[in-house]
Amino acid sequence: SPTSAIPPTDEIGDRAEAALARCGVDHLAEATAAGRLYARTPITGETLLSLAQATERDVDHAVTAAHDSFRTAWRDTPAPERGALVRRLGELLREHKYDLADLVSIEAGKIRSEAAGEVQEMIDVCDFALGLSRQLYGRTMASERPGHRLMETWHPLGVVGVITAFNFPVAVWAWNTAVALVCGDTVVWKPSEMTPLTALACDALLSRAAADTGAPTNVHQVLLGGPDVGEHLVDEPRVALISATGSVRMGRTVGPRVAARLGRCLLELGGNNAAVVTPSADPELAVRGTVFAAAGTAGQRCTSLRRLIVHEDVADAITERVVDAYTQLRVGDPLSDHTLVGPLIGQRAHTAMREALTQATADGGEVLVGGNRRLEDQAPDAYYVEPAVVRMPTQTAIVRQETFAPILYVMTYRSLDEAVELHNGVSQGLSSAVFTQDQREAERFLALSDCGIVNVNIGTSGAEIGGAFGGEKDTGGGRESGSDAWKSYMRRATNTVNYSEELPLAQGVRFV
Ligand code: UN1
Repeated sequence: SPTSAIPPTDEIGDRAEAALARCGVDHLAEATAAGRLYARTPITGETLLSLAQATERDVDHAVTAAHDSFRTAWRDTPAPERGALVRRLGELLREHKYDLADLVSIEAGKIRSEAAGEVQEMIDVCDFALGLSRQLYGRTMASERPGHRLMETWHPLGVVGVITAFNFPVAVWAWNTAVALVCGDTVVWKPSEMTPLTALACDALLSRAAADTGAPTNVHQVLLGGPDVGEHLVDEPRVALISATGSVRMGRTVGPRVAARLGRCLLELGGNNAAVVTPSADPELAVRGTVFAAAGTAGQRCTSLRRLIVHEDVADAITERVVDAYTQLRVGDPLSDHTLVGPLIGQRAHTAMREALTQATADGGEVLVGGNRRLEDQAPDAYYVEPAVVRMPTQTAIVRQETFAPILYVMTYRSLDEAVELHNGVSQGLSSAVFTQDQREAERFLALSDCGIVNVNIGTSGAEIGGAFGGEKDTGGGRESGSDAWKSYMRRATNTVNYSEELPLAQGVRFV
């Protein structure tokens, strides 16, 4: 496959600093030897600068500040006024779209178009949250008693701890933060330790939005650091909701810890997403949908397509076209407009990909295209790979595991029931797709896929913000972003109001 050349780290560092300065990050806290966090770029694999890492005391201070501003100001600010903050944030994001996109490319390795698309998700969710700020609707129910009103009202929850992953370093923060803020919550954010600069830029833009709209600046706090910082946040009793995005392994740690203090948790964990291609599928759509979902973002979306389940009558034709498209994917510098596949985030991701390919081959799989490392001579510390397609005889253990890299396993089926069985036969349940022009097949798949996201004639990745985003089973069950996902960020009160002069008891109970 073709490649694009890798720029020197100095040049990338200058570009990052310019973007940071434009976003309002002028002062980067000096790192002490003890608590150092390195900002790196996967484009060259080298260090850009070192930053100070949050301590346990910093976590305490951040939560105190967020909690105070929740109690003394934000929860009592009318929701439409809270919306003004998010509206201003949306304006600043429009203004700095390409600054943030640059930082996303530099720290997460996303190609320009996808990085800009991620910032667009932030802008979209700000618009959504602004509308929501006038629509935090509760229901009114028919009371069984005369002269009584039964209703529910929604109230701010408190401090929300947001933990995000490297692969969507800004959009997932915005989904949580824009919605939490209009819901009257304050936010403490622990971004991935791999994307600290991007996080500082978001925090600076939000601070500016707060200053411009007269909102308390303490409504948002950011804590840079590794898993230990996340753990302090997770254990902090004043954090009402932990919204965490990451691996299933991370979720298995976070979930029980939050549950132990009876806190609330919203988990967005791994996916192992599949598409079923039926004999009636439009081959053009199926192939294009597959290639973007499987090779896009170098396979590093939680919604990335990892399994292609193709009817045996069309398997050869579809696979051949996918393989052909893969040979043309340009791998390399994500800042170059011609690149389609940027780097993996780091060495561990590359090792995991190598090991998965070795295991798949040992299981009888055949690598049809890709899998090789590229550009090693130009950037020995960066990990560029050719996305791989592997034909598998069966759905072995390695296929059932999520490897966060561009590997697409292809399997065949005979009956739709068999396809659904294979599809649902993994522990994760995030996103799924069927390519078909047969309405019965489409409807049957919509009903039987056990995922939180089920698509027809589009791939598994690239969801719009208007829907609720999240998945079932090991994916954690949380829902974020659009639809009524806001309800997770508020507490519901059921209210009964008696406007009569009697005191009838419910269920016909009599007492004195
Ligand atoms: C993620 O990979 O963590 O649907 C989120 C998508 C994006 C969000 C992905 N809108 O692919």
